[in-house]
Amino acid sequence: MAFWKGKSQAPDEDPPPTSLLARMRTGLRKTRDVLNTDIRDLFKSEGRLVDDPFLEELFARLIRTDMGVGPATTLRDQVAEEFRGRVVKLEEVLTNISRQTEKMLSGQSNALFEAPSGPTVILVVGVNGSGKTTSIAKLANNLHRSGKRVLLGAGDTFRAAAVEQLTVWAGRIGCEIVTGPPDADPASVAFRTAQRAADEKFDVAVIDTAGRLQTQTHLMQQLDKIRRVVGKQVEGAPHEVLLVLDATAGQNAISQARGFSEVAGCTGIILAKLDGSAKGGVILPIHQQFDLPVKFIGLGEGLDDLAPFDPKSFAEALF
Ligand SMILES: Nc1nc2c(ncn2[C@@H]2O[C@H](COP(=O)(O)OP(=O)(O)OP(=O)(O)O)[C@@H](O)[C@H]2O)c(=O)[nH]1
Ligand SMILES: [Mg+2]
Repeated sequence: MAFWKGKSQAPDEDPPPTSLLARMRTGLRKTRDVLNTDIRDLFKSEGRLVDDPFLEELFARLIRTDMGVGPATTLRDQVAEEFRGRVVKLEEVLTNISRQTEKMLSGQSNALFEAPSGPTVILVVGVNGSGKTTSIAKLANNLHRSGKRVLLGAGDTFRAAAVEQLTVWAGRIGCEIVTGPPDADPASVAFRTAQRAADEKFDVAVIDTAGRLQTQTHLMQQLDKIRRVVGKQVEGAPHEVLLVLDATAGQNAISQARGFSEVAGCTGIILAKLDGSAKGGVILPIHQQFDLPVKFIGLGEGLDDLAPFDPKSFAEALF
């Protein structure tokens, strides 16, 4: 599925290809296993009476996916409202929870902002090792394949191997990249990336940044500087500041989201490594607590392992 409408792309109303749903199911297997195995344990083949002890157990099991108290309470209350006092089958409860999850995750647009004229500049930020560089490669690959001219900016000049890592990805994707010498000012690399994207009429520039903690004031100021310099080159840039969160961090991802979204002016979230996490439920509090749409989810280490976030397929893949 292309993330932007390209000339070659199928219309929006086309259902996502089954391969994407299949990949999502595979990617969410760990979380689904915890949820389903746990909830399945509550049932016998003839069904189970929905009473207070059942609802309490259900709540405890939902919490284990790191969805947090709020969403688990909503899901439990919904099950209580529909089934209390009845003997029900596992499938009925799972369907109810899945629908409710979809509802809770709806209401935000996952569309990538596209600059009306000139290149769209996307800045990618997050803590160390959250999956920034890999997510950039996946995003660039998708945009490139949908016919966009993509320029990468190796703005992580802090770690020697980082430039090389992104250069290798650029080679595999077949897109261009702007790099700087080791220890160069990341803002100068970002500046040159935006400049070249504008001069050479690229459709999109995606700029990598070094991992940082939201508490490292000087590094957060450096992000500010990057934002300012690209804004001077391209009107309205950066058009997207995507925060990459590591889904295996569970509830910790929430505090990262809080810190970054306040300081870095984030416009959306990429939730990476969902495939390696049994804590995929964390997407619920992330969705509810921040005014930041989850735009993409990472489902593996390969170039095809990034999916636009879609509440319906996500909820379906989860149960
Ligand atoms: N399973 C899985 N692994 C991922 C995913 N995204 C990234 N990774 C892996 O996570 C590790 C870190 O990814 P990077 O993309 O280098 O993370 P980063 O945020 O750029 O790291 P720094 O630049 O060091 O801050 C790598 O081994 C990636 O292959 C994902 O969606 N699923
Ligand atoms: Mg990196």
